[in-house]
Amino acid sequence: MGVMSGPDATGPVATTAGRSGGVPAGYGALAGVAAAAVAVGVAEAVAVLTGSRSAPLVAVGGVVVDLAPAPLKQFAVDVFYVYDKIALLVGTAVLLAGFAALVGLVAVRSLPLGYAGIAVFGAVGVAAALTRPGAGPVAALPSLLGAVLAAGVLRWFVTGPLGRALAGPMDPADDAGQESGAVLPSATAHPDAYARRRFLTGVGLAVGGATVGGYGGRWLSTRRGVSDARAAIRLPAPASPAAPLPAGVDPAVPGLSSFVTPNRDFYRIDTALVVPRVDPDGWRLQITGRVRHPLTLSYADLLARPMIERHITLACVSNEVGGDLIGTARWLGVPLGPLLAEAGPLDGADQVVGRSADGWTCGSPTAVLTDGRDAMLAVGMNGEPLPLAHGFPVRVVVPGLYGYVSACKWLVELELTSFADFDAYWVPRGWSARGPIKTQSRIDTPRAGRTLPAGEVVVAGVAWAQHVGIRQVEVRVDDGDWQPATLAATASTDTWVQWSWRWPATPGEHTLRVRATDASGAVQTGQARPVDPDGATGWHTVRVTVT
Ligand SMILES: Nc1nc2c(c(=O)[nH]1)N[C@H]1C(S)=C(S)[C@@H](COP(=O)(O)O)O[C@H]1N2
Ligand SMILES: [Mo]
Repeated sequence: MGVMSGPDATGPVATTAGRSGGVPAGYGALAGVAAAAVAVGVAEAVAVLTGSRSAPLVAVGGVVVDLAPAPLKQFAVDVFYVYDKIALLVGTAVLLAGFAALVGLVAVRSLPLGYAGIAVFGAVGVAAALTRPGAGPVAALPSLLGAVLAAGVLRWFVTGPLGRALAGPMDPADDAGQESGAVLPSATAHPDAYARRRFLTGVGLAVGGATVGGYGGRWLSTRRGVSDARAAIRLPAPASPAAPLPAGVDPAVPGLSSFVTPNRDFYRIDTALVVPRVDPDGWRLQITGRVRHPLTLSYADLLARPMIERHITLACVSNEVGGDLIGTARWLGVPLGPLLAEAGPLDGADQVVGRSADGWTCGSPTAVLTDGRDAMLAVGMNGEPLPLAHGFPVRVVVPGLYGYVSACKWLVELELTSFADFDAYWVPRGWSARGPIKTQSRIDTPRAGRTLPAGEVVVAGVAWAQHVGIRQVEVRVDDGDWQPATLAATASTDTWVQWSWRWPATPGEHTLRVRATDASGAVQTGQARPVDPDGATGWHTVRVTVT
């Protein structure tokens, strides 16, 4: 950044700028946008080598995500759901374009001031990239090179042949050119049509070239590499296969979600603006911290260990009552208990912190990971290697714990520590350090607001109490009695259960409610609580009209 704001860089240029100050302001703004596009495109291309998280938009967006107060983030998740990231990136890009237009506007008056503006956004990009978790000094390169090129592009548009032609009378060297005040008004009002077109074409080419070059390069290089590595993986057969799903686990009720959630429909929640691309060849898992024997495992080491395969229902703490941030998959992985036993946790190491390739952390109670449940380092999801968005190559899955305290994707480290000594990512942001999944039930059909014909209506949905199990589900119409629903076959206590109930629907407006009772006999509370700090409670309620 000092490179651009230094007096030696701006000094000689000031003279040139003074002479060509006739580029109309609007065209200057466009030149600013073109310069910014080139900066971002170049930065994207460089970030192919230095890591996608060093790209300025992603780095700045990442800082925004990490700094955003928790309620704001929850709002963004609510409003944009999975599109929140795209919204953030587009928002950052729009802000950047606005700022760039301003810089261009200023630059036609004073090029040094324009450079200063570029230096400011270059500095923001560098600072954001350097402060991302795990960033090395090379993370500064994309923004640095982008800013230098942006300065060159801006200068070229403002003082180069296209800008000179726009500025008015053909020869910029004559005396009138010095007194720009006299020449400007007419030049601004009627720039030569040909010059105008050429300038706009130049801007268009710069923006288009930067976009195609920057994102195309990234798409070709990075997207391919890790995806190809993933496609080449042959997962070993589990030493302990998943129990076959009992017949009738998935009653064919129209509108009821499927028992196993296909990977493409599985909800995705994480703080990563771009999906981390972790090459399984270079991947290492470190088991560190308060252990007798720190361990390092490669992907091959992991695949060589005996594997288990289990159906487990994963749920997000941000799931509203009735929400769909929950899904069931058949996970293949290495059991965590024996691995942790090999490392040998020391006394007081009551928390296992999972750390991902992008620096995100979560903490699970050591006692939960070693109590015999099927906590695992998952490598497979529904018969294929983990999809990139779901944590490829390795993630954690723990039955009974919300994802934010257990299910670390793109896992690179397990650190044994204590809850007293370390707060994982979401804890200082106001979420509970402990996150056992709360018993919940959901009505999938009929949907809220539907109009139905009177007669028999099948009401159906899912209920879950991971690692405890569901004993009973009941439905209530309006203020009537709770009616027992029929439970479908159960796969295990770690999965959700489908339920259905035949409702003799009578004409009128009706309210349907559902509640579950877990295997210990505890009835799901009707007290409505928000998702923060440790998961929503209350009964899912659906209003329908029967005619
Ligand atoms: N690296 C990383 N892992 C993460 C998260 C994250 O933000 N970063 N989010 C967690 C949360 S809050 C949930 S609910 C689950 C969601 O897993 P999924 O996206 O595969 O459904 O991932 C967990 N693992
Ligand atoms: Mo979550």
